Amino acid sequence: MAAVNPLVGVVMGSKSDYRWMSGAVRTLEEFGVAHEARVVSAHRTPDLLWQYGSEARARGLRAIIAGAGGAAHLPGMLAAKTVVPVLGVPIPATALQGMDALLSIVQMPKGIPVGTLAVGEAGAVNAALLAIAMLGTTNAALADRLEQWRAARRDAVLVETLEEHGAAA
Ligand code: RP5
Repeated sequence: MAAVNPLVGVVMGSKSDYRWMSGAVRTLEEFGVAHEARVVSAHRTPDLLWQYGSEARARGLRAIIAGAGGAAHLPGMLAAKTVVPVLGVPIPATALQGMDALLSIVQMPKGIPVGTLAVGEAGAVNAALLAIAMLGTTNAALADRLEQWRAARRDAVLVETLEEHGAAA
């Protein structure tokens, strides 16, 4: 459910992007970070994009995670309209499997940065983790939760044996 006062905005160019972007939403939910998830398209709803970017800071957003496929203008255009940090997630939506979106999002001209993450779900989850780390710089409880989350993953690797995966001892 969308938070009344979201700290992180998760936006995507199409409902079809949610297949990958849901990883960002799930991660923010896991950490209890107030967020919203919306479809904002650079080419189909340009006025909404403009409004979202214009109002982001005043609405209290501290980070925007923007996923888009193809020409993928959404993250860069949002970054052009707000100083709220924009984290871009290239979506593998076309025949080019996300290479198009990756190159488009990562190649922002000097002056208007977009923090570009990996293509697809890994990028969406990492964008959320990065937003959480950013919020954690002023929220010690959240930073603690992030450290615990990482420690749980470390411990899982340390107890895992290769035999469980069928490897010879
Ligand atoms: C982009 O076009 C969207 O971000 C999506 O990745 C892609 C395809 O959109 P749909 O045609 O599925 O709506 O704008």
